[in-house]
Amino acid sequence: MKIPKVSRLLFAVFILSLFSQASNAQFYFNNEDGYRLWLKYDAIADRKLQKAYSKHIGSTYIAGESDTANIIRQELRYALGSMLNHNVEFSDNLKKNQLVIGTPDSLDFINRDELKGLGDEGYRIRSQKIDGKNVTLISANSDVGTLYGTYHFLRLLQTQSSIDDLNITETPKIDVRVLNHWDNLDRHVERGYAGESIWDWHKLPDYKYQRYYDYARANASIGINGTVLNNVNAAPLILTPHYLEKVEALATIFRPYGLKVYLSVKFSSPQLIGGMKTSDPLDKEVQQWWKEKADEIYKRIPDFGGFLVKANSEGQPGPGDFGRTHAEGANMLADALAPHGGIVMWRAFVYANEKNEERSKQAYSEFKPLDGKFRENVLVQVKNGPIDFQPREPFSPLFGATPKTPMMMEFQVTMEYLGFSTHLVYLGTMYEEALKTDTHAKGKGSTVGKVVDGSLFNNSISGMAGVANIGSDRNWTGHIMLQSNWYVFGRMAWDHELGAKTIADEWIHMTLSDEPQVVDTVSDLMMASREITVNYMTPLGLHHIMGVGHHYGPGPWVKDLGRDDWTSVYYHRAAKDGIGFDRSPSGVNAVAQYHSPVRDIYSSPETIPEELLLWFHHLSWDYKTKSGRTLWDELVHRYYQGAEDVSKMLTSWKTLEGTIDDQQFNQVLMALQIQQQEAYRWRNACVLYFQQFSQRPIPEGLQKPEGSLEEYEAMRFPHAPGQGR
Ligand code: GCV
Repeated sequence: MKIPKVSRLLFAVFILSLFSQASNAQFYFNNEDGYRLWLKYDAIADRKLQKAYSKHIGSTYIAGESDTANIIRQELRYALGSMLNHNVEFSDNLKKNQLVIGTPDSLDFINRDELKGLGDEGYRIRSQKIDGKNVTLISANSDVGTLYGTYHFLRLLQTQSSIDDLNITETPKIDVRVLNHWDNLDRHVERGYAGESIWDWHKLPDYKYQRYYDYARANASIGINGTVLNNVNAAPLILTPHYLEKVEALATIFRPYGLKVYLSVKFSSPQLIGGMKTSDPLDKEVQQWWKEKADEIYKRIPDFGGFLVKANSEGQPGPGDFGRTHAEGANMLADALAPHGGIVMWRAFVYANEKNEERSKQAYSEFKPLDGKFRENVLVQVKNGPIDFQPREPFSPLFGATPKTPMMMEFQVTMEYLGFSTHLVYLGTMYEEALKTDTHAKGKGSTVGKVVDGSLFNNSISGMAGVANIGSDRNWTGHIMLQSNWYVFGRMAWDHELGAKTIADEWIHMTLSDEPQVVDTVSDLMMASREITVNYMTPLGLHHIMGVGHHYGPGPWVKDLGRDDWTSVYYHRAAKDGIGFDRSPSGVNAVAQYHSPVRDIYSSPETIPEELLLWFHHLSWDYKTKSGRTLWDELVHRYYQGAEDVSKMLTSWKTLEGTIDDQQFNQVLMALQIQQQEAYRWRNACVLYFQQFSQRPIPEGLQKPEGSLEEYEAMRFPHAPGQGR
């Protein structure tokens, strides 16, 4: 049927009127939804610069026919075409003004000797003359090295850096740079705040989402070389053929990007899926079961990375169930993996009620005596602090305590204790703080970073893990700004000496804008954000005072749970006489686990950095802090400062309207508004709660907190995301 012209016109007017009536609706056409992450490759606005780059990259010559070489071709076609605004010629011979990429195997003019020391992942980027032609050469010992070099080169363009006279040599400081997905097989993500798991196990192995490729690409672009696909609270089913086939499909997608697949395994798998009577690591049949399981996995996935294990922790089974040590458990798995080159990442996040030892001390007590008892292919994976990813913790004393055992860093990228995915908290400053802290294990300069990268004790392997904040949300991380935490984790795992600020600026250029005003405003926000959050959540070394179960929002009143060290009152110890946990020599003496002089500095409230004061000391409300205020006044001031600073963040973000993409602007704006409410809730709830004990007034000049303590205590968050199941 032919619709008359006038009817079509009326219909169009009707549709348009719908749009104009919907005054409160938002329509974004062709806006940035965050999917492209930091790999947007928008056209370079500065025409002069664009021209200068084009001059250097008249054409490209990418040697080799491997899958990785083809990925490089695709990436360059897309990236250069878009940034430089023209189709880039792909040639198969050397020309002047060319970007040349290859390995000694694919290009005979690349001298193998010149790449010595670069290993399998390092690369060189040099402006040089070959056969009288000026070229930019990206060379490496392996295809994956050239891929990393390509992303580095593209980053130079994305950040509008000079590509004249390049002479860059890069090798990763850390060997194993992995994401840990706490993803269950039913797609629920434990402590995940960005939708469901990106792994659609049901549709695998046949249905391969584009997102899997884009995930691998994003990781390769920042040097992440491994991914643990499933939750450390592991389902034994992952080791059955049904699931291994699916794991194999993902491994095949990831391989050309240099991304190895690892699995979390349940220690009792021999019993749960193997029909065995025991999972005792010293039992020969159990050992054989794991050997056969490893063989089965490697048959499917020849470059399989290895196992991650949470054992005898929070109800998970482990060698302790059979009277064996963590080393005996880890070594059994290590022996099964060793013939194939696999590794075991054995977590040190263990604490048990029966031990009757203060929780922050338990991991050290358990693992320090085992130093030297682990196989060479075992790394012990330690959370950055001794409790559990709190907004601020001192470094775990295990860093620097075990010269013969590589200690692998575990950072949390997802924000379990930092406001989920509505609080803007850039974690670069937190990672930097942890990695730069001096353990003094071998005298001054023995930083945590040097323990982790293996250089302090000359370990043969090193690693860093990040608990991923990635989910099925279109923008991957729930909040666009939190993509920066995935980014900074990767960049610091590659080179932990890169500063948080350098990385933040890089990310802003690549993701949001090149405008100096935008870069400066956002960079300032990001750099201040973690300290601001510490102030409105847990200032002065307070910790573990969040809502029970979901861990969202304040809960300093939490008590009477299954075990004391799950409650808040255990950690803050607020009472009439003061506040804080005495972990000094007069208390539980956790400071003794640190090397001198750290131990001595932490032992006294006068010398400890004030940020950690109440972590290690119980002090009277009238204790004089560095500002000259009493402890009570200082505590309240910090809570107020933190909340007020979130309002300032919001004001500052608003100045960006119109300078960045509307959709990105609005998403962050909405999240900041939630963060503001939450910051004031933290402030009010905590100040009112602690005031019951301090019995002191709100310091002069500060308004009384709104609401009553009862109201705050009564707040509930049913179905808050991310809880353990
Ligand atoms: C995966 C904390 C979290 C748990 C997590 C555990 C761990 O306790 O709340 O969800 O479990 O750490 O790191 O194993």
